[in-house]
Amino acid sequence: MRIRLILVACALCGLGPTCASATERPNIIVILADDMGYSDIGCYGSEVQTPVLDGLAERGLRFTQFYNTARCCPTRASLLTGLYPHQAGVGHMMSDSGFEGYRGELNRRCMTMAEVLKSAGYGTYMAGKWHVTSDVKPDGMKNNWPIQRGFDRFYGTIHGAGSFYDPNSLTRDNTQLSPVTDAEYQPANYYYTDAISDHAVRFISDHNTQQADKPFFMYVAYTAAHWPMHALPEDIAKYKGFYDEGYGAIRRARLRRMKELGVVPPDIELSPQAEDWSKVKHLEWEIRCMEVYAAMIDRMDQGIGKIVQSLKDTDRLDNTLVLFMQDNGGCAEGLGRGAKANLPRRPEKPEAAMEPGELQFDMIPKKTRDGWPLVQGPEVMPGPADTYIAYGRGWANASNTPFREYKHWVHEGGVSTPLIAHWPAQIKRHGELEHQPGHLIDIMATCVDIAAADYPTDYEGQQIKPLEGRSLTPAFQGEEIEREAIFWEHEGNRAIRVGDWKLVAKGDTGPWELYNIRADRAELNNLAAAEPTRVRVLSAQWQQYAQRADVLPLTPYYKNRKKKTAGFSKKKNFKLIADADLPQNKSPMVMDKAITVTVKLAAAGTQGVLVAQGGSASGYVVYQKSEKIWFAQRRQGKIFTVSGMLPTGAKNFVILLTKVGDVTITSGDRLLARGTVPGSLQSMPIDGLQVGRDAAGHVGDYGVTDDFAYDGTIQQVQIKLE
Ligand SMILES: [Ca+2]
Repeated sequence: MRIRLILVACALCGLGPTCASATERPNIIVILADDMGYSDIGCYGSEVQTPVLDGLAERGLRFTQFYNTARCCPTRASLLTGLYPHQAGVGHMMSDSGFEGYRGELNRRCMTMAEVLKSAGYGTYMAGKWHVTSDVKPDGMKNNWPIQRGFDRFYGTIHGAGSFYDPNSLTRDNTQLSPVTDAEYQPANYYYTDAISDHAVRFISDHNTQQADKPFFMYVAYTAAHWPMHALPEDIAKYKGFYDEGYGAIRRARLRRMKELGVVPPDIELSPQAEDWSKVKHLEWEIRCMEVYAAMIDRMDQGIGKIVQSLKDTDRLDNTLVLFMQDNGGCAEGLGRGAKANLPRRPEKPEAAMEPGELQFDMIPKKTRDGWPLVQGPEVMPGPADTYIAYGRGWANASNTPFREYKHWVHEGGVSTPLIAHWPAQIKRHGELEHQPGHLIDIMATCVDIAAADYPTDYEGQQIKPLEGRSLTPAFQGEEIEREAIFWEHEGNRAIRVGDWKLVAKGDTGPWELYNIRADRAELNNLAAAEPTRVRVLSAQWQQYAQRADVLPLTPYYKNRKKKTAGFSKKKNFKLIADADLPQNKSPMVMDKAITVTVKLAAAGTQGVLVAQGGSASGYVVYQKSEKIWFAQRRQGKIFTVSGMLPTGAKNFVILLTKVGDVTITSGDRLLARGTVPGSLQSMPIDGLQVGRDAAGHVGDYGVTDDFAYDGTIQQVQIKLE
């Protein structure tokens, strides 16, 4: 390890004999902002005041063509794993469509940066938004929570969006909490952006007192400036008057600054304006939306300032790689903006306050902690805790100056992000711009490189997919990164970039558009008709990628929607007696669900079915045979099993199946078996459920033709769905 470490470090500083920090691996801080456009921070052309980020840029390197995936969940999956999002299981959001690329959960065929760096001896910390699991409940499955995916400590939200004053699924390590009764963090006024910054600072300071000899990796995932427009009055006040002239004035001013800074080519054109300022109906409200948006970014920058200060205080700033980027472009979603507000007008008096220790489960809270119902719509000035409003398409268009499209789309407005890389010990290109394209997949590769970590081929018995990204370290030194292509897919929106050329399409049936990005990064001059051969070659290359990287079938989550609305039982918890026999519509709706089966025996037998749901096409069964306990799952006729030896006389078993197919069988404290099946069931079994036998078509292969009735006495079978 040490030899490789020195080689890596020396490669960074040009193999010179005076390589000073060859033996000291850097700390790494990855800062991710949420739903912000390419031109939203000062050093990329914004009027929003971000002196801290601008300072990092001045003493570091800015990438002008860095890319994300166009959406929250896939970006986080890709950033965390160094793979394209579908390969990590998160091609869309947090719903499970049954296909490898669309499970809505990080799978176990990828590693997170925290898992990799922890095994290389790093302390690993995270503050902020997780959003790569659908398991957000306080007492549910946690196998894909930060602590279970390699982080030593975590403070933040498991879910994606929420109130900044009362975030839902707020969690420290593995415990969800109320900001009101959280004994470890009691600021004068709770505001999530500050809470993230304060915990990041706390992690640095604790690391420094507890294990100063180790390097650390920290992932700081802010939710600024994602909707709702929530910001503190003193920050909003700073932007009074900034936005009174409207979208066009801001877009033109930004483009002028961007050209001066060099973050876009001097001859780039401005994409068409999305909304007409002269037609805005609620002018003050529209102005206020952008003032709040700016204030949210401002507050995040102040927080990053606290993190930088704590690096200075612990004498770590020089040898820490700080990376700043954004998860997708400005967001045109119209949440809470309708003239007919979804929520009622502000009442005269509040309702009953929430209980202090009450957990917040709602992305849009029903009321504030002190009892004010939430209000939306153009009558309501955004900012305070009882509002929930997005800043809208006109401003998103300004955020993405000068590019086309928004979050969700893979045109430049959806996928372009700043990347600031600050590392005084190794990056000497202070204030310079790097124009080579890069993508989130490169961050893991960079971390593995500079931490001299091993990225394994297999881990805990699972094969791990090889990294897709390239280390950015050559670019840190002004050298070339070798790369063939960068690919995108989100909601059927597709793109590939090879060199200066980008082929891009909207939706799963939209025609390919071809652009020369060097000449036309605003994607205004479609060359597809003029260059059919290039279109053919690039689209074939994209198709090949889609095939190998779990992108296909395209948009399975749309096609599954109908299937999921069928009228099955909505019960989540079934307590069943020995001879229970349920028809399909009364049986547990196990499709796309994690299940926990708890069996209690009155008298232990030797063989037979404990509980079976389904038949010879689809279903699952728990049974005893040959001194073993078995879990079997049937999928399109194929059987998958996990089994373990049964302790004599055992009367209690718990069988757990996660959505991604991890199975454990325990009896009391004893682990009897662990294994995997492909995942949760993809269809609701047609046959019903029986306790103590498997009627009609068999789920498992028991070697008998009858119902394989259990020869002991069952007291109860409980089935819980998540
Ligand atoms: Ca986002």
